[in-house]
Amino acid sequence: MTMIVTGGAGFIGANFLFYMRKTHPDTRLICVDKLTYAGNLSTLATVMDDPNFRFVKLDICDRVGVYQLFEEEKPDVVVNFAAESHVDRSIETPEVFLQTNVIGTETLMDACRRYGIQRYHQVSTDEVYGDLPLERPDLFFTEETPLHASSPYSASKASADLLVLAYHRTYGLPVTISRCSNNYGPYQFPEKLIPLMIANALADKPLPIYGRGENVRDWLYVEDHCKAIDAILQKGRVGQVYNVGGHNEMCNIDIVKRICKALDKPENLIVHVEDRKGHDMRYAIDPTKIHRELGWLPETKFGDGLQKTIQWYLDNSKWWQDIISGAYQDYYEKMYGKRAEV
Ligand code: NAD
Ligand code: TDX
Repeated sequence: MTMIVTGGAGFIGANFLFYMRKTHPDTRLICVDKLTYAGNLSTLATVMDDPNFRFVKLDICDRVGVYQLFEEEKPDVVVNFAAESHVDRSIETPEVFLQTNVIGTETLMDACRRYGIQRYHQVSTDEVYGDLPLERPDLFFTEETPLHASSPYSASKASADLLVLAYHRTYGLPVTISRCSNNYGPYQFPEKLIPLMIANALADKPLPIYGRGENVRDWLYVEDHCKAIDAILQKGRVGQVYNVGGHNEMCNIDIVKRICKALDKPENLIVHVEDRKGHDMRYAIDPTKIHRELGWLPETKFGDGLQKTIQWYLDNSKWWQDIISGAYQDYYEKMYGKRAEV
């Protein structure tokens, strides 16, 4: 079995490669990654010399390169993690999100049609459903919830999902889609809430909460997401969407306070800054379908997962300090320098 994993030098893709290496050692894994700012080859150091692993630096929008790779490797399965993934960046520069997240998905699926494939899996997000009101805790996203994206990022992911389902209906491509809630864990780029707050707290820098910090996300430990994708690849029905989440809703301010406590840092590092434009209030997944059909349930409790994550960032400071010492400084100044305190 040969599996192409795109975006494998990023956060979830890398964790998926490690999970697959451990649980399916006979699968040949081909990691395709453009190595954007979010891709980091050093993350893959432990698998790089594995004879059953190949890294290919390639843009998923590069049709000639993608077709050539399919000719060479004749993959059985493609799992597409490659994406521009940060909402704040999509608000600044939407174009690259449409390019990678929509055109890249189309290019990969065209290659799948041309060369044949057993499964194309699209890694999507709960953000395609838009948001839920804070005052209706009884509401959850199901697979039937209409797509109602808020940001250029989520609109690009929703567009890709529509295209994936259209390729199934029109060409009979054997596709599946997973729509997961917010992930956290090792190797997450420090632009996202949890690693950004850990890095800033360790440096005694301000912890910038957008608005009042009441926004709710449904957090899932990254390995639980990897297990869900593996279950969908093995037992999921083609043409189907599976929501992935663990009923673990937390508001941002509470998460940041927990990080302060775990690192023994004062809460007065927290500053409330100008809100994100179009900021989604609440995400909450109903995971009944994946539980009933595939028997998947999350295994890591939030307290344990957060502790493991914080410990990982403490033990691997070189990994993220190398990142934040480079171009990240310009990003930080651009994104946070102009956000007034509120
Ligand atoms: P990430 O930003 O950490 O990693 C993305 C990876 O894709 C990087 O290695 C980058 O170099 C690569 N990439 C970007 N453009 C590319 C291109 N044109 N060609 C090839 N490679 C390219 O993202 P992540 O957080 O690991 O997210 C992975 C996937 O999971 C994304 O599709 C995202 O939408 C989805 N998702 C993420 C979360 C989350 O909480 N992080 C939750 C649900 C779904
Ligand atoms: O500095 C910050 N301050 C802050 O208050 C940052 C970076 C974030 N936030 C808030 C915004 C969100 O309400 O924290 C929450 C989480 O923010 P992000 O980590 O940027 O994640 P989110 O916007 O929820 O999107 C994530 O989950 C769904 C991923 O980045 C997406 O790729 C995924 O699809």
